[in-house]
Amino acid sequence: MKSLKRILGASTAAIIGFGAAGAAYSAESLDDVMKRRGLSQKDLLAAAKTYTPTGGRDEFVAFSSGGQSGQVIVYGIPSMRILKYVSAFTPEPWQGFGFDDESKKILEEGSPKGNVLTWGDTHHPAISETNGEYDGEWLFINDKANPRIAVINLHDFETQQIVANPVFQSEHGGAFVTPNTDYVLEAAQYAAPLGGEYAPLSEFNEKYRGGVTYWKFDREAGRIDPSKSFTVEMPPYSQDLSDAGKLVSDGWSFTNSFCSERYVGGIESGRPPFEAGCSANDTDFLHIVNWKKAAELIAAGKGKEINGHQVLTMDVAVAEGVLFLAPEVKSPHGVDVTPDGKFLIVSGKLDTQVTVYSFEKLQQAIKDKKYAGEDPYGIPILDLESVIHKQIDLGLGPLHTQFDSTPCIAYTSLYVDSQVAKYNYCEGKILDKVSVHYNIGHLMTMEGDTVAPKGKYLVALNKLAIDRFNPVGPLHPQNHQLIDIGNSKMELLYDMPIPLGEPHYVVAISADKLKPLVRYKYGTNSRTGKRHEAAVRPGREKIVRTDGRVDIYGTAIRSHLTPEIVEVEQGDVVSFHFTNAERAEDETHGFAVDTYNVNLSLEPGKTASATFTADRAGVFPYFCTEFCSALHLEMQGYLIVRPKGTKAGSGEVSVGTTYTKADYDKQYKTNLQTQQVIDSVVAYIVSTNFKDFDNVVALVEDATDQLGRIEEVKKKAEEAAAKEDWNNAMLWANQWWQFQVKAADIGLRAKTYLEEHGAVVKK
Ligand code: K7E
Ligand code: CUA
Repeated sequence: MKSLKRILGASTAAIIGFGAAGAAYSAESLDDVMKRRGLSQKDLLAAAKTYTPTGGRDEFVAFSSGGQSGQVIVYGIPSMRILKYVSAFTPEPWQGFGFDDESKKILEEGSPKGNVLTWGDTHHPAISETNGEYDGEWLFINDKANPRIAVINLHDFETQQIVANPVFQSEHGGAFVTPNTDYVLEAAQYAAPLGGEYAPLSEFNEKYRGGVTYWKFDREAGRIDPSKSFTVEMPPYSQDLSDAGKLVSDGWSFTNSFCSERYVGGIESGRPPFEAGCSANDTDFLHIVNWKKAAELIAAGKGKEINGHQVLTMDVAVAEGVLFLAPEVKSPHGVDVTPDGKFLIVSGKLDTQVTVYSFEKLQQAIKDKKYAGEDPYGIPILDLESVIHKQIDLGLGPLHTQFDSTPCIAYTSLYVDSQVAKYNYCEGKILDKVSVHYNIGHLMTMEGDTVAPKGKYLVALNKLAIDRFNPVGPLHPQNHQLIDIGNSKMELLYDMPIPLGEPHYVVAISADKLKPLVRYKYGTNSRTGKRHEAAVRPGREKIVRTDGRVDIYGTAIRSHLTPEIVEVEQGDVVSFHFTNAERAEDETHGFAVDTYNVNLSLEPGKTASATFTADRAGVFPYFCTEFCSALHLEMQGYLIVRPKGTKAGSGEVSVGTTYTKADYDKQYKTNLQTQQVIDSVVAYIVSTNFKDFDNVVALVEDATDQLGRIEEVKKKAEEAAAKEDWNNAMLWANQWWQFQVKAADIGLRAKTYLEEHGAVVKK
């Protein structure tokens, strides 16, 4: 009894009714704390707007690109607490991503042929939309470094697909979705021959090309369908950010470009550098694409196949009225369509102005063939004056724009000025500016790129942190600053260091739109969402040996891995397939094999595999890597790799401590007492409306499962005792107790949950 209390801690006492209510009294008043920490009233107000008490939830969930980490960073707003890193393009051992066979396959399939990439530079996340509003189902993110798009399932926050662009060598303008997520846009960046062929730079104008890929998303399958995707070929201007039209402009898309000078650099041969040649002209080009028509043309067989991918060439696109250009001010960056779809705002980073284009005027100019000329590839250039609504002088280095819940109100980041400008784009009036720290890139308002922005908060994604945080060496974190936009004046609330790559863009969704899973259906391959063919139930674990290959079908449940001893011959291909048989929320196990670079993450219900060649003979402990229970460290096993050509071992193991009848009797008595504690927990739980709480039902199932195993081991203990085999009698009695301890632990968690979630005791 005493030892059970030790293991379960004070809460056992609470269960059986001896709990003493503890209260902590703070000796300091609010004024004292303000004085001690040098806080102002304004600071307190900001704190009150962001502070989230223990157990509290955020109103919005943000998905930030993780830059060079190749990941996605998930955080809450307004608390700015980081909730998760989701691996997209980079192996990450905690999640087993890039370590289990299932995710290795995703990385392989999502790499260019013959070269498995293990990093990416994520820039622009995009949440799937229905009728132009976030629906919380899927997240897409691009890899700017190696032109790719990842598809993340927002039910479990796992990457389930990566597609490598079949024609580009570089990209930037992805991922942006069309209003019903029919397509995910990915625009090229640095021009190269489409399909990756060789061509010398002397043939740049003729052979190098840019473009925009329209990846077809099959919502039913939850996958991009490369066979139904296509690219619209574009001139070798460096295409940049893009956006899809919405409402009135649905069916069209817009893509900026820089270096329309088509300059190819050459410092080493005495030519001026890229930066000079790529910013020499006063204007670049906005690419305007009728993607709906382009899709029809592809369906009608008007495409050209490159690398097994359909490309709509510029000739066809121009002849069919699919592709147009409009001048834009020097070195533009962001292009953002307003929530009503009527305008698009383009910022020129080497300028002070944002240009507001009118979609209606663009359409009129196209209809009237009001062209200022055509570019060297025959693409009509619309007359700038006739397509703009307004140009607004905002400040230095405007980059990106987001929208407020109030119509006509926009926010644009000013990189050089390190400010956010709030203005009315309908009237061309600046309303407010706030300084940020420092050099802001993107900014983001809640659901601010949809047809229905939610206002309230804005996040400034600052490139430099400089002096804002405790110094951590020359490489600084980035600084995401939370700004209150709920009132007419913007108010800076909070600095959050981001210590994982350089995020570019972030999107935030109302938290109530997300419906993540608590556990997987038993035996799910999380990387496909389907049943795993190697899943087994407890009691059905097995080791299958076929020529040079050993497959282990195992389970993980508190606190043992089954099987525990696996012997193979050096050179065998070993494949561990583990299923986590838990149902309780957050009861994840890990599985690592020492020095074989193996780590799996096994969330409740998940099945994952690790395959490797046991090329080194020796003894390799394997074990659980998540502190899952009091006996987590005991969740262990041995992989024995015997030297090549040696005979299989006899299976005999040596005996450790030996036990007496007294040990057995003592354990037996403890078990009977422990059962009383369990009975009291069970009595409490069943006295409540616990069935109204899914999580408690799952906990009760797990506890029942643990208790259900007792009968068998109790019988074994008693049989051994009858034979006066005190060693086995004591060990089986102890296993019986282990099942009790786990059941009690789970039961206590259920009890706490019920108490904290307002369960009622039935009379
Ligand atoms: Cu401006 Cu890649 Cu959107 Cu960086 S991008 S900031
Ligand atoms: Cu399972 Cu630790």
